[in-house]
Amino acid sequence: MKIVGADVIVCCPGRNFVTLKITTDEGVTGLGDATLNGRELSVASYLKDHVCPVLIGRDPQRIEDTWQYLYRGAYWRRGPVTMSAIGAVDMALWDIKGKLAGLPVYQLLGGASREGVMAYSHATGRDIPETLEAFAEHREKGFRAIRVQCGVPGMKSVYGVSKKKGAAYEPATKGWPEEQSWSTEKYLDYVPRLFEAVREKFGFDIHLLHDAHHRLSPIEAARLGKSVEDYRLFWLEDLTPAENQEAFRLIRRHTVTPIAVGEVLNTIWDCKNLIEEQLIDYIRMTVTHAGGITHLKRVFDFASLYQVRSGSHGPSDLSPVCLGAALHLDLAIPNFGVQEYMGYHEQTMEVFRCAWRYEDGFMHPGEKPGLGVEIDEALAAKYPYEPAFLPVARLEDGTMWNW
Ligand code: EZ4
Ligand code: CO
Repeated sequence: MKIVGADVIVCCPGRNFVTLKITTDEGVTGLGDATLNGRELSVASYLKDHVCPVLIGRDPQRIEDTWQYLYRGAYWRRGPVTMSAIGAVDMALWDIKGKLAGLPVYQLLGGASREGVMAYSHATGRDIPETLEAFAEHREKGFRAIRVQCGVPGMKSVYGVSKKKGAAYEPATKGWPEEQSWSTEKYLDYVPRLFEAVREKFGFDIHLLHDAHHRLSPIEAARLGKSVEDYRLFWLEDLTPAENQEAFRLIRRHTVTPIAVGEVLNTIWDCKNLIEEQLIDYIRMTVTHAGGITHLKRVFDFASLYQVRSGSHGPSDLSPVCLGAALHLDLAIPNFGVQEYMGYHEQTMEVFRCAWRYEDGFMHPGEKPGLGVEIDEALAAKYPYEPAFLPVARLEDGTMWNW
């Protein structure tokens, strides 16, 4: 069997997505997600110009060999662009293998280790009362785990808070990158009150999560973790930028609040120390940005040796193909923790037809052979690419900061 086609589909049904479609000489096709939010066309080019041509003629069944061919063969290793491109190819090949076998991919990964996959959603509000309202709505929908983010008095914009009441949170803006401002002092003084209010109103019978989005220094992160221990969070996410893996030693020394990291990491080398030294509790890498099912499974298996569990990133900027792939892994691996599920625009769900489902707090990849996600290419063509950027953040004195 041979690969006879590798096509890149860029579309914007509500937001931009890059999808790779691989076609075999027997007519079987596979899909992979290659979306890198705010930098979409770089991966589209990497695929179109440098990967698709060398896929033609290869045996689609040789997934590991193709992974190694693209990783070692590029000479230039790692990085979000390379790993997203490899991730898309890998996903598409697993999709094809599943279709050839007549089995959903989770069966090829060893079968189900659980009945369903616990998902967490996002409750956001401009202030605490609005966030509590949103929290109640998400609980109504059955979520057993909910992330809370809310506006901070005196700050114009805060990460994770949607612009209008009840609207889904979408960080990317069309046109020029949005400039946001940040004050760690204001945030650190305020955010424990949000957790206190949630626990007071809803009790402890639901998992509570929060994302600091890379804004804190290690000692500030340690202070936050320590000061909210009584609210028993499921996790604090991305407290400090994880390029410096050793920084987490300091945080760990001061708090028992569980820590999640990894949505911007791409390979095992980005999190090897974090896992080996047990500096984190959840690893949040995704199928797309971490080199596909093949590499992410390797990371999760390594993490399982150290009691680190999965908590895959699942924002609306990774396509429904990536979420489908994540759910197959989530269902199969022994050390699953939780799966993020932000939901999608209506137009996105019309373009991508998904076998995966959400029901009463849990998700399932479905029983369709392969990944179980198809794309309506004619409809996708009606939503052409629209340039969009992620925001940037500055401190109140104008210093560039981490968004
Ligand atoms: O800001 O995916 O936990 N989720 C997140 C996301 C990220 C976006 C960036 O593209 O941090 O909302
Ligand atoms: Co995050």
